[in-house]
Amino acid sequence: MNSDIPLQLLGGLTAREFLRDYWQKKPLLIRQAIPDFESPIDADELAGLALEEEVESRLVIEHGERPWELRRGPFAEDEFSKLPEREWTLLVQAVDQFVPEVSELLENFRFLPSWRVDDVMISFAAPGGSVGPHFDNYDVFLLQGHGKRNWKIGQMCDSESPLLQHADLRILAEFHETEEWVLEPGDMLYLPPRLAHCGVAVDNCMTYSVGFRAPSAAEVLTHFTDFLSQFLTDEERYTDADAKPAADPHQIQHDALDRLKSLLAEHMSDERLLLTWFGQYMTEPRYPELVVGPEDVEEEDFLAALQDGAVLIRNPSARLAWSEVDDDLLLFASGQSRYLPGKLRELLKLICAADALHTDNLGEWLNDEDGSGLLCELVKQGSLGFADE
Ligand SMILES: [Mn+2]
Repeated sequence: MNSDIPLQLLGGLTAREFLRDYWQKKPLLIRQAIPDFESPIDADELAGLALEEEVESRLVIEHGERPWELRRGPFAEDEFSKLPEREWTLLVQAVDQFVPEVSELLENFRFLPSWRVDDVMISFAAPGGSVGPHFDNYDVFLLQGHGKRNWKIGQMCDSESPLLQHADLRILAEFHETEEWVLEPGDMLYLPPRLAHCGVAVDNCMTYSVGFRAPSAAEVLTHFTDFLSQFLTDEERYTDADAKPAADPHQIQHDALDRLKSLLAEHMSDERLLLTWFGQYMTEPRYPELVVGPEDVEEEDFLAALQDGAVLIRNPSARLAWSEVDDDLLLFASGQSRYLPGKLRELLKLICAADALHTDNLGEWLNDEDGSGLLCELVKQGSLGFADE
């Protein structure tokens, strides 16, 4: 996409300008980011999702059994009828995986890598409802879907910032307000990581949070080294051939550190493995149990179905990305990776981007053994599946 076209979604900024001046740096309020936005789901439908076993949901009740009572879903229907008139919030995670129209909203954010997107969380709040002043370690776009919400932003925080005593919620003990706005449907607020914020419902309101994922340094190091260690043999060890006689046998000399550093550097600089791990990690599904393919698909039957007009769609819980290294391509699909020949580049791009795959857009790829084999593998793995109709 062209990064130099002013975008309504970014209040007339181009993607390049937004990334340069705001992304990960400072907040941005965008009035009518999506003009006349109408929420594709209403409060009852959102509550309906919160009844489902596979949906992750929470209720925050400001004056419940204790201050800021947190309840976790799935909920029973009568729980909603017993809620107070005011000051509670229902939060439903990853609605994009369950409601296609919500997933379509993400198309607006294609100026950012799709593998950085985590999910679209939707919250419904009764008047006065809020989850308290807090900060997140992730970037977020807060799109007002229905009703009005008052947003205040405050200081930059970190893990030292004082919190209220609470078993489950991270509510800031101090909030130093810097700005305040009332958002109406279609308005959007971008917040960089660690900026204190507090949103309070003015009336019954619904807010969409487009959240992003970024591994912590600790996660990168633990998970990458775990991944790496599968490829290392027990024989490969710290070695000290040609060591000098020890002046004091109890002292760890710095030449030992140098040997360790070169052992680490040799493995840490393996770009193929680093890329493979990263692609797998960033495409890990939020709910892996929802990415399950059919046990057996015969490639012949699979191709016949497509020729017969069947349509392949991405599993809404699957995550796809691709990359290249030397002359090879890498496809990452829901936490797995595979090396593929360079000739499949356009097919990989199509698989990652297209809403649906069928004979019209697949064309000659169905006559390519590697291409059709790949599609069939993705069906077996559960990242792609046949549409119902
Ligand atoms: Mn937040």
